[in-house]
Amino acid sequence: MGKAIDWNKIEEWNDKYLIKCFCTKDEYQWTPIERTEGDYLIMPDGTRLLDFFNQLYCVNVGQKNPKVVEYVKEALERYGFVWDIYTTDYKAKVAKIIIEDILGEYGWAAKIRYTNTGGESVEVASMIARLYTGKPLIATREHAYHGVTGGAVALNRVYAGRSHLSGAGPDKFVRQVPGQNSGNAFVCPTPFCYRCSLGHSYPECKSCGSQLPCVLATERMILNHGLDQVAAIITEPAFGAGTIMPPDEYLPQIYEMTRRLGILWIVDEVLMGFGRLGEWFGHQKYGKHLKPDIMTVAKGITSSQIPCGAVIVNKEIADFMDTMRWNHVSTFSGHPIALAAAQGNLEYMIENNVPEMAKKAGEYFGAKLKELEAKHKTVGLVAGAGMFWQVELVKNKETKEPFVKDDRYTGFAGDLSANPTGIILSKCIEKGVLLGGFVPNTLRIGASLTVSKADMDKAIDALDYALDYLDTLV
Ligand code: 6DF
Repeated sequence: MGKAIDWNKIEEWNDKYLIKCFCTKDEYQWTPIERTEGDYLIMPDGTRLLDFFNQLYCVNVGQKNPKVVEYVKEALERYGFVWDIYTTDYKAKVAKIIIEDILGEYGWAAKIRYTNTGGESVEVASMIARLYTGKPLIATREHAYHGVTGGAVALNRVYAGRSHLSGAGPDKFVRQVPGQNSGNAFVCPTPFCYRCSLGHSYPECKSCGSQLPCVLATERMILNHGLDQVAAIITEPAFGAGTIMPPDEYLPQIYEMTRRLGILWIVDEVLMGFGRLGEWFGHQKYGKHLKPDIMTVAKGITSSQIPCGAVIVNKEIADFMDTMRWNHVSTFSGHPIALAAAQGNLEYMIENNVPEMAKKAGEYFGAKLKELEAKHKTVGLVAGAGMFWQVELVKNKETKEPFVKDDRYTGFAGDLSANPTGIILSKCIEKGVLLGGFVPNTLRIGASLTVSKADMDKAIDALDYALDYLDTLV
């Protein structure tokens, strides 16, 4: 064990010097983590918390994966730092692994550009789409999450992620960042069938025509903005922070629309990429014929051991970029230690077929969640795949009445004690399990893609215990 840490001093400095996220100074709950292991966070007093958030759905092969640690240690023997103008073996090998070894059979990926975060990947993808098409607008969807930096936040429609600032207690006033960049983006309907924003119900809505109504409305909005203005539509394969599994028909219909209208399809795989839904990339779950023009990744590329992101583009865009002086630099992009972590992570994922592990774990875990849905009156919906699960919590299954009326149209504002996800989290922690939500009425559940059956059973037991309590409140 390393040198002794004075956690009392750490708590004092943490309180005095750090701006907190998603809570006020007074709401902040001191949660020191002394080390991590597999799917566990370990506190200074030895308390082991089983992490069924998987942090921000981003520790794909588990904490401190030995292969990732080995590659990082080796790289630290060789490098401090060189910037993107220089070539390292790690950068070239990771590019070859992603484009040839993982995506080769799908035949669309041609070149990659490294970034440092998912939001930066979305920024770069948006720039490339606008430069390549010469058009300014990018379509996004209600409840989509794409990051909190300038251009990315314009595409972001998860309330809590649009840089909103909200007061504590009954102060529901939500403040946007003055001058926040909302330009060059427009919002299309979301495929959230459980609470359809167009007033339809699935699957009955499929009889409305050849397209789902949300896809038809999206197409009409794109046409109304003008095909001479719209560069692309950006979609997550499933909504990560917004916690929504779309119907199977949705993404293929969006893809068909982009091919027919001649706009680019940016698929944001920052969260769903690298096995989360039981496929290498989330969009592949909806059809192996779906070929993105641009794909963004981060999180799972290194399983978050070291920050790293990337943008992968198709042949046409790669050829275009090859003719351009790409005057875009980001100091740490292609960082040798980060790319070493990525190489170790991806080699481990390939050697162990981690997406298949996620698929199998999801089949087991999803069946257990369905049992809880049948047992508990406050579980309105279970949807998901791999190690990404959405559980809608309701006061009434028949009416789908939510606990928090505004549902996804509010973000960490007002009296949070009424949020059922917060209630579930506090009860699960009694069982040593971290499990909760990012939007008020919906649990976002997932672990590492390598999670053990025993840990899945432990999480299900804790959730069952927490739902028993929630059931008593309605
Ligand atoms: N694109 C997608 N997810 C993302 C994210 C980004 C881009 C956030 C942090 C999240 C995830 C789960 C619950 C709550 O943070 P970043 O700049 O590395 O990536 C932005 C599809 O999910 C980040 C929030």
